[in-house]
Amino acid sequence: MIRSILIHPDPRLKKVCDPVTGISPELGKLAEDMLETMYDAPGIGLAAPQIGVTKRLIVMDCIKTDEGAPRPMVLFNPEITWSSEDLSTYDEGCLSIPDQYAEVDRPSQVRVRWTGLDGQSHEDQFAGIWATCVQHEIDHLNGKLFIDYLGPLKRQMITRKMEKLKRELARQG
Ligand code: K1U
Ligand code: ZN
Repeated sequence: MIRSILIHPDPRLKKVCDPVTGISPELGKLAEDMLETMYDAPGIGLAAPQIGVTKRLIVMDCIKTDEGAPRPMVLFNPEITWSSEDLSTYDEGCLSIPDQYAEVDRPSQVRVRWTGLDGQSHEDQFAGIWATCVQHEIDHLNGKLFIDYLGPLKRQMITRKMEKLKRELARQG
């Protein structure tokens, strides 16, 4: 089932999300809905608070459609255990801040530990767009958006555009 994606500003996007305890069939269904919502958007990642669920769950698939088979990933309680000192810059977007992009510097490689759909603990190293995406998604679980890395003027300009967009969407019903 495709869920609606919250648009910034929304208090649910500013919350620190709660850890997931035990992988239930309901959480499996939530992860499935999030992947369907992400592919439909389309996007390369999605965090549970973006659909109004304040739990520590993210999904990702950074494989381009012309690059081969999809690689959906579901990460419960993801934690960064190591970050590289070298940074890389990516022109980031966000499904909760449609049509706005800005360059953000982040560690170019990270190691992440998480619980999988199998209930087991996993750890892996991410590089390139996967590293950027997993950091962007984990930020969502801590109530942080990519615009929080920008200067106050740029952040305020984007927030005002989103407030206007939300007013227009509400008017259309
Ligand atoms: O979390 C989100 O809002 C999803 C976001 C993830 C992301 C994008 C760029 C850098 C870091 C994290 C998106 O997926 S925005 C859409 C997007 O980037 C995209 C959409 C279709 C094809 C390729 C990229
Ligand atoms: Zn985002």
